[in-house]
Parts: sequence; structure tokens; C-alpha cells
Amino acid sequence: MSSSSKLSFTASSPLTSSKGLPSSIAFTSHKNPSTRIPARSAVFTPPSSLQSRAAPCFCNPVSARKGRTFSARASLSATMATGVKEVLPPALTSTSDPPPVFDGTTRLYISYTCPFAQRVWITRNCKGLQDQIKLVPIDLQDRPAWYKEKVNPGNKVPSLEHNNEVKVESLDLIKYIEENFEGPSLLPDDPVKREFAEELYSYMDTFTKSVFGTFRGEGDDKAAAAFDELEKALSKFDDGPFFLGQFSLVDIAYAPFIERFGPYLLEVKKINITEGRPKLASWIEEMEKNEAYTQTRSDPKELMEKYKKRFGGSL
Ligand SMILES: N[C@@H](CCC(=O)N[C@@H](CS)C(=O)NCC(=O)O)C(=O)O
Repeated sequence: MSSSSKLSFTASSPLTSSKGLPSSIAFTSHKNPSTRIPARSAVFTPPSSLQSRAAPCFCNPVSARKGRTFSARASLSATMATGVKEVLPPALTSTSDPPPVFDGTTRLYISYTCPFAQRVWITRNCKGLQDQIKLVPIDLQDRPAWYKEKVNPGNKVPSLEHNNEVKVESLDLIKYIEENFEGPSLLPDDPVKREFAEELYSYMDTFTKSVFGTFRGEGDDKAAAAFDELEKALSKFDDGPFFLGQFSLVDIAYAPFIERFGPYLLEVKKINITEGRPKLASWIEEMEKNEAYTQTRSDPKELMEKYKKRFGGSL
């Protein structure tokens, strides 16, 4: 890894090694493509100080029930329950009519299996914007011609149609949604943390390329080094188990990729990404509790098959 791609971590506490936790990286999924209906969480009304006009319910029911004191940000920590039972629409194909584009509706065009689109979908859910941002899933294998003509000339997902404009690029979109829509804040005010968020967004490319290198048989050390960087990043702030301490857009940016890489590395390369990486193990565990995220997960078997097709399924 080149020095320019390295992150300037300063671990706040030394890492202790732990046993590998294979089960913790086998992300469970709500997804059976035929029934994309996420389970509803227990209905819970947050204290008024935590309520957002747009977010139906996003706080931690357990903490609240126990009467613990927690800030609005702390309520976002890991158990961000959406309280929204969303029936996901079928993906549009080459024979589907286009939606009435630029009619004032805000639409998020995604593919159910695209990790880039998933970032934006998670952000929308975390901010409780299910009613404000309509999901429009596209079947990329049988893409409607109108998508390129009317929505995104780049013909990729995700795209966000908002205020008569179409915006693209997942990292830009998650920031755009954070800045332009209501809902709980997904970025801390602390400038040090914001700067680190930018570093972690920049590292994303190196991270994925390194892991794909291992997928392609260029050596297990590539993925190991990439996950070591994440472990160090997760050690930087000690006010929570997430990249910036508390849950943020950075966790959202990484989650779809870790969700895919962990199981593939375990099954095909026999590499357990949580082995000796306790911070990563607890990050995964915490993310598992975040309904706004788990509702967006693809069927792990479907993802595994896709990756095996692309990179091969044997050692
Ligand atoms: N850099 C883009 C990448 C988006 C992307 O590559 N999307 C893929 C699906 S995962 C896509 O639309 N591919 C269709 C194509 O390339 O034709 C982002 O972050 O939004």
C-alpha cells in the first residue's frame, strides 16, 4: 500500500487480540427477493427531544425503556430502528414505463444489489425519509432505455432526482441527503471527526482495490492490510464502536462493502476478517442492530454467487 493511501491514524487505545468470530461476519439478511418486506420493529415513541419532524422513529428502545440518559446522537448509535415497514417495489425492467420524471417527486434510483446505491438507501432510511424519497429500483440486467435517456445519461445507479435535477455518485449523494433533508444528523460537528470522515471516504477506493486484489489471487496480505487499516480507524475515537465514535455517514459508506467482502473472504479464501480485529468484530455486531441498514441488505447467497461468478469460487 502506498504511503499516500495510508490513513493517519492515532489509536486511542492499544488493540487487544481476540478470537475470530466467524458467525459475526455472516451478515444475516431480511432478503428473500420475493418478499422484500422488512420486519417491523417494536413500535416505540422516542422522547420529544429526539424526535425529528421527518423521522418516524429512530431511537434505541432498550436504552429509552431503561430510562438511561442519552443524547440525540447517542440514540443513533447502533439500534437505529426505523419503525417503518416498507414494502419494497419490484425492480423496473426494459418493459416498465418510466415514472413521471421531474413532477416534483424526489426519487432515488437504485439496484437492490448495488453497494453504491445501498449507501444512499441506508442514508435515506437512517434519516427517516422513506416518505420523502421514493425508491425506484432498476433491474440493471434488463435496464429500461428511458433510464439513460430521461434520468442518468451515465446509465448507472444510484441517481437522486430532487428539485428537478438528477444527482449522481454515491458518496456525494449521502452528503447531499445529509445536508439537504431533515432527520437525525449523521455527521458530528467536531471538525477533527469531519476531517477524519473525509480521510476515510478517500481511503475507500484503496480499500476496495486491495480487497479485490486478494479476490483475484494477488495475495491474502492485500486484504489483510486493508482490514488492518479499518481496525486502526475504528480505534481512533473511543466514544463509540463506529468509525467516528458515534454512528455516521462513514459507517454507511463502508457497510455495503464489508457486508460483501467478509462472507466471500471467509467462504472462498478462508480468511476471517474479524480474527484479531476486535474493533471490526464489534462494529459488525453493532451494525447488525441497525434496522435502517439491515433492511437494505441483499440476500447473502445472491451476493456470493455474483462474486463467485466475477472472481471465481475456489482457492
Ligand atoms: N462511482 C459510482 C459507482 C456506481 C456504479 O458503479 N453503479 C453500478 C452498479 S453497482 C452501475 O450502475 N453499473 C451499471 C453500468 O456500469 O452499466 C457511485 O459511487 O455512485
